[in-house]
Amino acid sequence: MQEAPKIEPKRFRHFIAGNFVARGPCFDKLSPVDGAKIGEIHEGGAAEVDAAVIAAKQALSGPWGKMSASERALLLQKVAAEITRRFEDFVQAEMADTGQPRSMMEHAFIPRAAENFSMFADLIKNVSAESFMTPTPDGASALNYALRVPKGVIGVICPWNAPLLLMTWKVAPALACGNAVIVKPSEETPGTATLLAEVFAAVGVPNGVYNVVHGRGAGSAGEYLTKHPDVAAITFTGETTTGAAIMRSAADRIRDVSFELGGKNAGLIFADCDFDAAVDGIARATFINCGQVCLGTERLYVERPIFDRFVAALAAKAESLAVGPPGEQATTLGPLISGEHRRKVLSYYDRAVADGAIVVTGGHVPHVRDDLAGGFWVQPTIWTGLPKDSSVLREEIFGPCCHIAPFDSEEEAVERANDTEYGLATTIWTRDLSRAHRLAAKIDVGVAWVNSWFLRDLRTAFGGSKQSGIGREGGVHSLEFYTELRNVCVKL
Ligand code: NAD
Ligand code: 6OD
Repeated sequence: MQEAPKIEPKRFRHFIAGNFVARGPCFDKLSPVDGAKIGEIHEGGAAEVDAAVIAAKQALSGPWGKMSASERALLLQKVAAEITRRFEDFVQAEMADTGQPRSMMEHAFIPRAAENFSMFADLIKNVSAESFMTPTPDGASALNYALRVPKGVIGVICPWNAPLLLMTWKVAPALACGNAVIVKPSEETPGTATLLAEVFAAVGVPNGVYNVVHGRGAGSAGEYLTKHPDVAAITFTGETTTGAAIMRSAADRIRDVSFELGGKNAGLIFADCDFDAAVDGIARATFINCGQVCLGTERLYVERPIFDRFVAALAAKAESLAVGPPGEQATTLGPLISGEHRRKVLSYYDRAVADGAIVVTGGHVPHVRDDLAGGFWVQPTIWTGLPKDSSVLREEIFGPCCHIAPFDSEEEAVERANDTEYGLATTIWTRDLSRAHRLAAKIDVGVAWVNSWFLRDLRTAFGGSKQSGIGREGGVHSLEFYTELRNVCVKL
């Protein structure tokens, strides 16, 4: 039997003003794969956030603040190239922190992170702003033109499920626009934010432009960042309840927030779909990253004539997934991120049974080989038969599981999809494109996929409606958040 390779414990330090700083007590980082300690993380507090804010302000009033957009773009292209050069280091760091299979890192999370820098570097060089010639009461005219100016110091608070991708998705546009950032990575995933600091230093981005303060949320680095008076705006990806707490903190000083929050996304499968493509697409949407994807599908509605066949086919997919360590080629399902998260997911597995679900497959902790026994594994799980008001159908679980219910009409499908407090994403499978367009317009979400899932051009708007977020980021939409538009009016 092959043993999961042991990882040398690392110590994760803050990165402030271009220096790695070992300050604050340490807490342990455990491997999701076997529960072993793989790192110690320095916990930042008010003092570390203060120091990072001072560094960021110095960068803004120093060389960084004086650079043109083209000069910043050149540096960001170098960041993209350096991430690509150190690709394997990033893959290893992300696999160690999350325990997820290598394929996801290799084909999506790491290349897309590099692409975030190159895309926003390209974009910022071509940004224009509005201008208007206005008649004045005395018969002359006035020229109005807009200037886009950076907001200043941006607080970036990140989750653990796709750490580098979701962080760079915010850091790249913030820096392209000329801001300086303080990143607070998730306490579960300190690795790639720390590696990125090495990249920034290596390519010569001025000190203080990119700072990292490690720690937790409430009463720790996260909360101090949201309360600091000199942080101009906060961009956050994470749970809806955390978003609400951050909004309360930000309210005191009327700070701008951009929120990408939770989801309880519905998939709609019509009888005329390409059946095999739909099963493959939904298997990815439900089980990839062990279900820890905000855009994932936890509620499925399948047109009645193909309901039984679809349930059986998805169950077969679930049962074919192979749990294992991220580096092994056979692995197709990783663990959950932590023991705490596993307790949460298993509590929904129990609740589903208590609420009368039929467990089609899964529902338990799987048997794993001895060297993985301390890891945070759960079985991929499918239910049918839950009542509409079950909390399993109402709350985000963030695990490899879904409930499948039949529907009989397009109207019913829309009603069921919209019957949620969340509004992040949907995935619709049908060969009738007129129907697909009709449904995409009626389902209250930020992202609607047709015959696809997780296919996203980085230039498109991304975000959620209802309790899934505030604002849109992506392409030019990010520029709206990371800059202030100042109108200049000149009497001619
Ligand atoms: P979380 O909300 O628990 O934590 C996210 C970050 O916020 C962490 O860095 C944490 O330390 C910090 N934090 C926690 N409390 C805080 C506080 N009071 N003040 C400041 N910071 C605080 O989320 P998570 O468990 O890390 O991530 C999973 C969640 O993220 C899921 O709900 C998922 O849907 C959501 N998510 C959303 C998107 C999206 O684009 N909409 C993308 C990925 C993940
Ligand atoms: O890659 C993206 O565009 C994106 N927004 C990914 C989100 C992943 C959430 O878990």
